[in-house]
Amino acid sequence: MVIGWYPGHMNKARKEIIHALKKVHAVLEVVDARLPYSSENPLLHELAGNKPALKLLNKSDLADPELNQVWLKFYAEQGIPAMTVCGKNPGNLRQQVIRHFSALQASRRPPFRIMVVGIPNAGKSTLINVLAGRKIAKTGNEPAVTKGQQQIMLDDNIAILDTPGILWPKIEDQDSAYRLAVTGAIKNTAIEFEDIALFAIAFLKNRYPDALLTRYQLASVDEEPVQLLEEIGRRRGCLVRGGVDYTKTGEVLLNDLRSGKLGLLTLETPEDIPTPEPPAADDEITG
Ligand SMILES: Nc1nc2c(ncn2[C@@H]2O[C@H](COP(=O)(O)OP(=O)(O)O)[C@@H](O)[C@H]2O)c(=O)[nH]1
Ligand SMILES: [Mg+2]
Repeated sequence: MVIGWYPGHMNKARKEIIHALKKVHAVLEVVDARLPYSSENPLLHELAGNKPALKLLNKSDLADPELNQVWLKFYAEQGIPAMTVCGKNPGNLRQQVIRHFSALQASRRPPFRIMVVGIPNAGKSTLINVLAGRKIAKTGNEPAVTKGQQQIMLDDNIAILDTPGILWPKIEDQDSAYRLAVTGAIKNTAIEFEDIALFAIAFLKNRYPDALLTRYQLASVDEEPVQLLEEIGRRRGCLVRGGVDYTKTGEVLLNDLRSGKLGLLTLETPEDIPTPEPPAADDEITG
């Protein structure tokens, strides 16, 4: 799979974020509620040090409502402030954010500056616009470098920066990379549709079989993912001379999934978080 993030990009992003973080008092971390673990940046906590952070599980309108609660409970148990939000239908998000940070900023000289951070496509620009109450950040594609950053006052004391901090996605873990690709957070080429769709089918077959059965009117999900993909292609009329067009079928399935046509789904639960490997014996030898 082509990931689109190389060490050079990550280094640049890391330098920019370290620089930007110096100017703020707190971070608003945007992750995707459908994959809160895989859409968080592996190094944010290290980079942000002990600055207060609030985690926003965005796109909760596309996520499994039961698993939204599971994730919130998981973060609460760890003492990580988090809430589920929807950039498209934000309700009183602005007030909630003000209330959260008001409690923290009381002893400081205002303004208390917050920066929105997260991986591409998490919804950073959308949420900045919601918080600012007007369209100041371009959504859909990423702005280039952080230039001439402005701050917008949310109330008398609290400000957000108009430009988000862009973090690189968690791609060193294959499962995370695939889940990110399923949601479209990692850009993929047409060639990869089949590969990513097969991953998605294997997942759906296991966790949301009814979504597949209903949407594509399959008789069962007992077959292997590749056979299910073929069946979906046939049902959807994604054909080429000689059989099913797997690339096209994969694209159809991924578009259905990304736009919510397969229902509300979450791609991972806290139980999917890999346990850190114990350090290898070699690592302990120094000098
Ligand atoms: N369904 C849904 N889509 C959202 C939500 N927030 C953002 N989006 C969409 O996700 C895409 C990426 O949003 P954007 O704000 O540009 O993400 P950024 O790359 O993090 O700045 C856009 O197409 C948004 O319309 C949300 O809460 N729900
Ligand atoms: Mg953006």
